[in-house]
Order: sequence, then C-alpha cells, then structure tokens
Amino acid sequence: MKRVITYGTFDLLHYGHINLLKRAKSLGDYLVVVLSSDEFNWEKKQKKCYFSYDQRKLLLESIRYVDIVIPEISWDQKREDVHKYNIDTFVMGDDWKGKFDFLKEEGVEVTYLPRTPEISTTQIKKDLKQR
Ligand code: C2G
Repeated sequence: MKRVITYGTFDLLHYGHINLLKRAKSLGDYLVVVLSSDEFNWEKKQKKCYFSYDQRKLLLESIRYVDIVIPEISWDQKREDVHKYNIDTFVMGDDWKGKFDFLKEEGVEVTYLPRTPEISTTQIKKDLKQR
C-alpha cells in the first residue's frame, strides 16, 4: 500500500485542485490531504478563506481520490505527518518546487507536479468581481 500526502487550502475548489489530487492519487493507493485551517491559511496568505475549514473538508472528503483529510495548523508539521501516516510520497504543485525537499531526509519521495494553467482561486475571485 503506497501512501501519498499533499497539503493545501483548497478554497473555492476548482479543476486545478482536482487535477492535482487525481495525479497525486495515481502515484499510490492512499491519499492523505492535509488541509490548512482557517487560522493557518491567514498566517500563510493573510487572506480569509471563502469556505470554512469544515466546508472545505466536506468538499475534499467527497472527492473519489481523497482517502482522509487532516488539519494543517503549522508550517512545521510535515516531518511528523510523514511518519505518523507512514507516507511514501509527498506531492505538491510545482509552484512549491524545491521548498519541501528536506522531506527526502525522512525517506520520503518528493514530487512536484505541474500546476494546471489559467485557474486559481485568486483568478476566480477577480473574474467574479468584474461580472
Ligand atoms: N494547484 C494546481 N494548479 C492550480 C492551482 C493549484 O496544481 N491551478 C495545486 C497547488 O500547487 C497545490 C494544491 O493545488 O499543490 C493546493 O493549492 P492551494 O490550495 O493554493 O494550496 P497552497 O496555498 O499552495 O498550500 O504547506 C503547504 C501549503 O499548505 C500549500
């Protein structure tokens, strides 16, 4: 059983997120999604999520590629998470390329996947404002 992990806010869930989750799951048999809490997202982006943690968790749990959703409350939990969940592969979009290579020291394969072009939560918000 190959176990994969990925992290994110996944606010205003869109097809770019789904593409990432689909490809992440294809790298193993079990996908752990570590979902940024409302507070941690503020720390990360100084922006409020549109959907609350519980709403974003419900959306993610309904996705066929996702096996479990757990909270992300700090930048520093990744080393612990990969051991706690017996992770084989860590996956992120390539906007994070290189940022989490330290996880290789924990015996974890680190993979950055190309982002889906032209879609982002920021872009969606911008487009909606102009309508
Ligand atoms: N993503 C993507 N293509 C897009 C948009 C997002 O592949 N068009 C990917 C991102 O690269 C990321 C995941 O979808 O791997 C979730 O994106 P966000 O919710 O924006 O997550 P982020 O804020 O990057 O959080 O500790 C790590 C952070 O929690 C990552």
